[in-house]
Amino acid sequence: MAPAPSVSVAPAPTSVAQTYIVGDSLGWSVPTSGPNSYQRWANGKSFKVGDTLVFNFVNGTHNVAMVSKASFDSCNTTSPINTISNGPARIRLTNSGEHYYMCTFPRHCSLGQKLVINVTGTDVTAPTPSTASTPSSPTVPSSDSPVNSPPAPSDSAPSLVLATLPLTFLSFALLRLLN
Ligand SMILES: [Cu+2]
Repeated sequence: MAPAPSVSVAPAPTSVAQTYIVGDSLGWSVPTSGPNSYQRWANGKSFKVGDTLVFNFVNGTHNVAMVSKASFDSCNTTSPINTISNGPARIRLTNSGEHYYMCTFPRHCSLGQKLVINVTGTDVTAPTPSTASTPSSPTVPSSDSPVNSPPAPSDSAPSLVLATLPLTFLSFALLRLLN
């Protein structure tokens, strides 16, 4: 039998989009471990276009403002480029270069709630389909303590329990009746 012709497989895209939980278990807050906490967190990470930053915070306690370098350096909260008030804030990186983020709540920036990252890669020009629910996306490395954002409520489990409970009781009662 002739050997099967070798199929040339097109190489998969090398860049797999990553999701980064900013500050990991610290979340996005006023760091208690010094004003450089978020810079330490960013150290050694290589952010690429297509990656997503997740800022975990409780609404009304913090926000995420994208700012210019000048505003970042001086913690000037007056003219952010964009502000996200609803947490957790998911920010997909679409452009390369320096990205500056801070919280505009009073004194939070000067206490260290600020993050600058350098993003590499090719800028996204056309909108790409959302990868929010892609099952193949790598699981975010979770540290030992859970992130303060509550997990999404399980869609079916509690209702299933509720539905099964009366049935179990019924069969138990039936069993008692037969004995
Ligand atoms: Cu804040």
